[in-house]
Amino acid sequence: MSMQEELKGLEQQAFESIKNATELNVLDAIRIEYLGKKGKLTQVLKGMRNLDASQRPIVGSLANDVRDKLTVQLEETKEKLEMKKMKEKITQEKIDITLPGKNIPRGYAHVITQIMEELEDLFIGMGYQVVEGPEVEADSYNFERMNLPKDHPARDMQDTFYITEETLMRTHTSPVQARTMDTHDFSKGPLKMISPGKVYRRDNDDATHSHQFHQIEGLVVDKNISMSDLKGTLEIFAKKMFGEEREIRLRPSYFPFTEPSVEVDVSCFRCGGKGCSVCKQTGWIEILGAGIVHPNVLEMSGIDSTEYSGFAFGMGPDRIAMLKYGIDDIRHFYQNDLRFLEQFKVRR
Ligand code: 2U9
Repeated sequence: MSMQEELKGLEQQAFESIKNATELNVLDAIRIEYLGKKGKLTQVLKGMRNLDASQRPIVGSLANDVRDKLTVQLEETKEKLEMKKMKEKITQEKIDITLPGKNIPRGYAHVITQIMEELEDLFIGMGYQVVEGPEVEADSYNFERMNLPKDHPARDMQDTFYITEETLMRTHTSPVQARTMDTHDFSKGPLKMISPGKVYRRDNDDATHSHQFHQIEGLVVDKNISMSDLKGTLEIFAKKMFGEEREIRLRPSYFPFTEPSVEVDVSCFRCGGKGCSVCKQTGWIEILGAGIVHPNVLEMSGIDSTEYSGFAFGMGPDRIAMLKYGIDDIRHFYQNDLRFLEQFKVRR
């Protein structure tokens, strides 16, 4: 039998098999049987080396022809079979679109995060920028720049987690404000900022102390900032946060970074000031510390304290959440007990 006849026979045979194939895997087996590396067509082509040189191009071109035709046939049949399979699948599958969907549980923000965001929104509404900064801080920014000299008791090893002599876990978010003051361009307007975040102290944890808690500090620096700006701002804050009927009261206090310094009470949101268990019968709840920024603190950021002044305040979102929800132990916030946390689940 000549090679041409052999090729024609092979083509005939392959066409027949392809026609009869009803499954995709059978079709693939046919492809390998004829066109694969060790397939029938390759075997026939190996015989070409015994042909006359004049015959080779003729047989070669015929072999290419057969391969092309088989390839086309295989492709078309494959598409047909795939389509058939898909149609079968579609007729078999019955989807009941009235069945209830799968319930994918959605996360929710931690109660402290919720309080922090509420406080942030409130100050953003008054034109403040929100600035975050590092929790691992330089000793100089955490203490020196806050007017806390080397021998100040707040720097005691008892109170601070030191990483090296010069590096520590920040004990307040004030260093973020110092960093922002360093670079603020006063020709573009006053500095109005809050810095929310985690802070760390070497405390023994109990119902009201945690070695890690939260702070939001605020800072305004401009020309002619006075105690009345501070009082007005914190009054608006207290009313927005705790109710329009709230009043505030300032009591003298001491912080190294402010002078004068005050403690700020809000009239009790539970009893309205008459006296109850929340305010310990005083009618007032201590919410914030605040004061006029110490001139040394401004000068250390290169701000002329004869021209500029500022006010600052600090509050603890943990304490605010405890007051708001009547939570009696700060440790609940940090134990990841869902029975506690799920009580503060809100859709966002
Ligand atoms: C700069 C200058 C001054 C921030 C202030 C307080 C008063 C304060 C406490 C409240 C409860 C900390 O979270 S708490 O434990 N904070 O009483 N913080 S004035 O004063 C600053 C901050 C930055 C540059």
